[in-house]
Amino acid sequence: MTKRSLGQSLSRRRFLRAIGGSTVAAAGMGMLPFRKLLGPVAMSEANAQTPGTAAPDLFFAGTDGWIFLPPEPAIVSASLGGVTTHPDDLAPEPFNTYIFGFRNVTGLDPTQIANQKNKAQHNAPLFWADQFDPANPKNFIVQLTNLGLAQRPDLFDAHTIHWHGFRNVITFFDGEPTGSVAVMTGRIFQYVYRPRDPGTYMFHCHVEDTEHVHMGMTGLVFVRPLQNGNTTFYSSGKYAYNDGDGSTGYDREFAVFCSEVWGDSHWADSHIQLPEWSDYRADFSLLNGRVWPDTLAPNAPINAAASTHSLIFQTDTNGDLVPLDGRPELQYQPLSALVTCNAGERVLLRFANLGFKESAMTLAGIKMRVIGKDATPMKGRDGTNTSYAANTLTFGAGESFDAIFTAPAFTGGSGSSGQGYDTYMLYDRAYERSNNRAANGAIPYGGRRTEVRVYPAGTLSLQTLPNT
Ligand SMILES: [Cu+2]
Repeated sequence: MTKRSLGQSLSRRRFLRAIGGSTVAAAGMGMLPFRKLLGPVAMSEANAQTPGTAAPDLFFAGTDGWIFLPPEPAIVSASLGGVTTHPDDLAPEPFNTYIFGFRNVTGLDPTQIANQKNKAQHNAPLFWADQFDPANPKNFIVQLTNLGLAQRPDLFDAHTIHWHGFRNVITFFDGEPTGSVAVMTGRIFQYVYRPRDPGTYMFHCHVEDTEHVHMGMTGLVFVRPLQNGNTTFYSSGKYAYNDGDGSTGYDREFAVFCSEVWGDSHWADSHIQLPEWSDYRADFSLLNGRVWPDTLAPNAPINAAASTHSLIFQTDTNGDLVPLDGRPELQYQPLSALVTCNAGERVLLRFANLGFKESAMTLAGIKMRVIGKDATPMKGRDGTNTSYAANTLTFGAGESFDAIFTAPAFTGGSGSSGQGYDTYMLYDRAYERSNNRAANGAIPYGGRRTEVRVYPAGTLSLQTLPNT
């Protein structure tokens, strides 16, 4: 069919209908099995807000940067001719791994924002939105700019935000660059969302996505249900879904985000080389951007007052992240993976995976109840409760799980050593992803592993922000 006859045979409406379904499917293909159907929007909502006229709820910047992963044992690449790819010899102290990533620059002035070039963090900043309320219609707007890549001035890669699994009415804000727009260096774009389906999602840059996803432009995002604030069903008034019965109510919530680092590809990007992607390995398997035992280290200092839609970390006068006390090498990995709770509390774990390998997250000694999968409550068409209990959740790239556990009674027993809390391991039981592929006993570091610490009832104060 010629271009001319295509244009003649497809009206705009028919064209949108024709591409609508296939574009969503394409965005879900490759590594991403998570998709939602497009649906109609009530016309009364159409003028809720004119895109581009409102202040953004969040302002993110895409750029490159450096993080820290265990330097030993060094990674020597056979396919790159025996070169040592980790630690990276071009890394500025105290870092050793090159990344692409995002930073939250909400509230920073233009000079401070420009200063964040080459200061990306991993994971990308965690953010959340309230479910769209037709009675109080308000769009959720995330603004994106692109600061360029300091280590690779030869590249002019664009960046996007692809909210994975999100039901966009049209593809314009999807972030898949051949079906929507991408943000070139120095440009600004506003993504306009109406989140209609509560649950746990992830987001990533979709430009050259095998590379940009793997280099670190990935993070977790969730949508809070309209039912929140209603204390009839559960006393905290916090829910994962509009359950109508409190079955998804919780006291504390924690993001548990899985990503990976393959040393060769990160070294290749900093050294203007090309990795052989068919040699892919997960040299490091991360939780919230860190590996064991750094997963247990606290969060970097948080600006709680500013954290209305995202966990916003404190910045200095230059706009740079304030490092965690005593751990300057974790400056760009600010998010802790430690889970803390009081005995008897209900804890929501929001699992998501944007590595390329399957993960098998196990909570040893406590049953979890799976109450959501891919931002969909575990409820059948006729209302049947399809939630189930599990110790291990197995999920691949682009998948998410919502699981709630009730913290067992505090015992102070074996293993607690009078430290004031009981410890339960939360780890990836795919062994090579819990030890960073090291030989048995050869490494002081593990990989994808953290702890759940259960304190006596009433010890910890109410949680106000996720992962705190
Ligand atoms: Cu990108």
